[in-house]
Amino acid sequence: MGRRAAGLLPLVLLAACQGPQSTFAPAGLEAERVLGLFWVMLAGAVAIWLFVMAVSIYATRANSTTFSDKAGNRFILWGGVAFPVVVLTALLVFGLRLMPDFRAPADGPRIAVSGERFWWRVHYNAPDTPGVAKALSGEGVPSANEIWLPVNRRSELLLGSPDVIHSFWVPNIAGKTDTIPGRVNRLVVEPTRLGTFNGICAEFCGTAHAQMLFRVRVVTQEEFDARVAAEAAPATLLDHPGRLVFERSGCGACHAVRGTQSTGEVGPDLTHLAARLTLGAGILEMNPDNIARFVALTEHEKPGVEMPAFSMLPPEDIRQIADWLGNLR
Ligand code: HEC
Ligand SMILES: [Cu+2]
Repeated sequence: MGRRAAGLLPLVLLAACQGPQSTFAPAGLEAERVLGLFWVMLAGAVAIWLFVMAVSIYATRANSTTFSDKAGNRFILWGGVAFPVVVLTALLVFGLRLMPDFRAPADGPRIAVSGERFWWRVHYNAPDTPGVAKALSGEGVPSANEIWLPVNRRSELLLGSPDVIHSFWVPNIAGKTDTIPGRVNRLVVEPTRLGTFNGICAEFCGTAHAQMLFRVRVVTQEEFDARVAAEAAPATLLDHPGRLVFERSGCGACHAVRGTQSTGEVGPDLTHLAARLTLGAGILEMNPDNIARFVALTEHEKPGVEMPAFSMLPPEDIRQIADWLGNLR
């Protein structure tokens, strides 16, 4: 690799910072502030490092009689004690002053998000009751693996988990927050830019941890209200042949399709599956072909998944299920 190509490397790396999963392209108040703090700390660290290096180089070259012991000691006291105390105190104050904004009360929707193995259970219009049982009781409008948020509103996310610890992270919007069994963590987010952003599980939680993704769609308030109303409605296409195959195959033991007899709660709510951008917690693009693939080759597509593969079903059955689910918007 030539030197010129090597010179391009930083540009390539920087370009990678602009995407939908980057703390360097903030789309939320908290992410903006944290990025500001990062630049301040980076600039300060670089300046101090350069200064220390310059002093060390100077010290190795200087004649040992240039300074008296007393001057040396004084320099150590100022540079080694007073200077760090001042700098760290200033940083502390700067950092603490960023926090009240993050802690300000929400004025937008309240959404409960539960980290499951290995997907995200979502409830819009979650009740405002403190305590795990209530907050993540499953009340509200169910959805999964995708969270819609109104732009410029402070939405409150209630984060929990039934069994293991996960960490909820949408790098463009806010810092990580753990989902901890037995408690509810509140995260208030204020998206500042329309768009679709990636969320990930940032705490190892089991085999499929790295495939536990989700999408955050920041939209206008009207679009948000329309989406929640649509999510609240029962499923359509009830006389589709795929529905019968779905029910006959036992999918309803784990999945709910509201408006039908399928009321399972083990897996994601599928009432409006096709309205999501991705399938299987962010691992496949949403379309009937991929639904068929996921149902038949579940473990192959997502090693460690908690859904059994249904490869024993005739391909025609799977196709019909996929055609039904793939049209439930
Ligand atoms: C034993 C419980 C169980 C059964 C039975 C089951 N599933 Fe699942 N299913 C799950 C779980 C758990 C997930 C979440 C997997 C993940 O993403 O980690 C899932 C995920 C899915 C998804 C992706 C949902 C999303 O939000 O992306 C589809 C589609 C799906 N299942 C369809 C089916 C169909 C069709 C059947 C019947 C042929 C079926 N499932 C039977 C538990 C089950
Ligand atoms: Cu996880």
